[in-house]
Amino acid sequence: MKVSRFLVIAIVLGFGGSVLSSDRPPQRFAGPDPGEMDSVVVGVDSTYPPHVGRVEVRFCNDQPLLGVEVTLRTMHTAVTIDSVCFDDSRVQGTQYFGWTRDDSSGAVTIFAFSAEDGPIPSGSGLLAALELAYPDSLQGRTVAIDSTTILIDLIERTTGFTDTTMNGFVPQFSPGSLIIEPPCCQEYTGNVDKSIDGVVDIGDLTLLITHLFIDFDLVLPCPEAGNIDGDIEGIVDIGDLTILIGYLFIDAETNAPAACL
Ligand SMILES: [Ca+2]
Ligand SMILES: [Ca+2]
Repeated sequence: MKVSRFLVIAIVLGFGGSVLSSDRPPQRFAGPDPGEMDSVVVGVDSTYPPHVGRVEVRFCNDQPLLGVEVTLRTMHTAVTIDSVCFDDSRVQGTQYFGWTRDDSSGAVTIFAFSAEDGPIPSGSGLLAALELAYPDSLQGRTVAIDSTTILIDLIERTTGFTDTTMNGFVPQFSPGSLIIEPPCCQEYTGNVDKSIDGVVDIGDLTLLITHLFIDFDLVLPCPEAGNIDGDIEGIVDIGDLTILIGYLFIDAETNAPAACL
């Protein structure tokens, strides 16, 4: 009984792999969106080398859902979705959730469906976070992340929701993007506050002291610039503060901030 129910749901949602085969893919998401309009929203986020890009995908549904399927691709071939993270996702408690990638197109399908544990309740929040890789040469570019539809073994992968009556429909979709910025540490460390003039002064010292001793939740605007002693692990700690104090007040030559890693 358990297996047969799973198969029915898998077939309807298109996760049956070779279970379905026909010349035309089934129109799984051709029904009406019940109640208020549901949505999938891809976020806009920025990153810089050497960090990976991270962009959240959120969804909103005003009625319980049996299944969610979101298929995404980046609009630049050199920017790839390397991984999908489900930490704090609304579908974490769902019986079946995960993601697959089509290596030929680079598209990623994020899916979740409930076979036995009840539907995904109405609400809004995180579906998953995309982790994106990019070459350093793309600094200064904004790369869009959009929905797409692909065919794998005659199974259509696209973006759609399925409610508890097996009605499949297309939610409103908002594309997102990854902004790739230049590295914040320019040549030498020490400009902890990321001031535009690049000067290392008492403002940087104040911020570093606050970060290390007063406000532990304070995230430095440029953590790489805080690694003033240039340790290879890039850690920002009292060793960096010691160098900065020496540079500003004792001997600038022997306490010169290290080069950016
Ligand atoms: Ca500064
Ligand atoms: Ca350090």
